[in-house]
Amino acid sequence: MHGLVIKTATASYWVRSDSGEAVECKIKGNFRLRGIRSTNPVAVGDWVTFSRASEEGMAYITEIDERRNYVIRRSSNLSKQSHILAANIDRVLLLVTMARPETSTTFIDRFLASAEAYAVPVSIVFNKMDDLSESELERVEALQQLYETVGYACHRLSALTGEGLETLAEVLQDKTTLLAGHSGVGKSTLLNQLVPEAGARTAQVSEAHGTGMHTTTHSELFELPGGGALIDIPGVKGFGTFNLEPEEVTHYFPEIFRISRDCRFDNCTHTHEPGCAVLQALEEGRVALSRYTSYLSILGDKEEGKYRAAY
Ligand SMILES: Nc1nc2c(ncn2[C@@H]2O[C@H](COP(=O)(O)OP(=O)(O)OP(=O)(O)O)[C@@H](O)[C@H]2O)c(=O)[nH]1
Ligand SMILES: [Mg+2]
Ligand SMILES: [Zn+2]
Repeated sequence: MHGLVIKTATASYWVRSDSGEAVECKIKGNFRLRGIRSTNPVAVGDWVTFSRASEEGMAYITEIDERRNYVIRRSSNLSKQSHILAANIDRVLLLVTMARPETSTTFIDRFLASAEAYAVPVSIVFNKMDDLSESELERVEALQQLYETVGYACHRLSALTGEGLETLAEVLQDKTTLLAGHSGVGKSTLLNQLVPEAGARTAQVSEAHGTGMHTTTHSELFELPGGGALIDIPGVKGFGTFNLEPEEVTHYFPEIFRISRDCRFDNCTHTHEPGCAVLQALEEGRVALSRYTSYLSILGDKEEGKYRAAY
């Protein structure tokens, strides 16, 4: 049988078969995906083949169709393993909040760079617009301008009040969209607004720390009433190390890449080289310092080879 993985838990995978029924499946211990060392060999959004030995017996996934794309997070340890957040998606909505919880530009940029590496389009959603101080609103304005200039679509939203939902709904129409962002930014709240039957659990962020409570523990795909699907996942913590060559890192920062064509040296790392167009642009304010700092943080991963918990 063939179907779409719509939910994953620690050792179970729910597959919606082509006939529409959801079947709980397992995978055999020796199941390995060629080429990717991930902690989860099968992810929500995967198309799979599965079979059952007998009518009552457990169903097992035997094969995964080739993925169109996927979004991956490096695991938070040194084992070089990764966690696939979802497969075969059209777009990621990266939910970002200025406070309660705070999303850093380093986290945003590391997420964006990773998505660029896997050729998955990302839109940035500034959520909790109803709950902003004046200075936080100014920060949204500055960040929105920054990321739109780089080339990312940005939206403002209050998932709680529904303000901004309509324009977002157009983006989601007939597409498979992954909701990503730190714990507590409002992913499940947005899901519940768009798919009321989802009844996803939400929880207030910690008063003491302003951080999310890791409320969503499973990844799950929900059909949108008007066509398309949303994937709700547990909050994304930091991104572990990227093991990329400096030239490669440049590719995943679109504005730095564009400017780097004018660097004197083809293999310029934009750190110290004479005739570096990126350093020149940084000085003139044509590249944002926060973006350049994030670029350096990814370059630094290679040397340090360690997990950066703060991101
Ligand atoms: N004021 C305000 N609160 C919001 C908004 N969106 C979500 N919240 C609140 O933020 C808290 C966290 O929301 P969730 O939807 O559980 O967050 P999540 O991103 O799913 O978190 P995890 O499942 O832990 O990853 C809840 O108390 C929500 O009511 C918003 O637009 N405005
Ligand atoms: Mg949630
Ligand atoms: Zn350069």
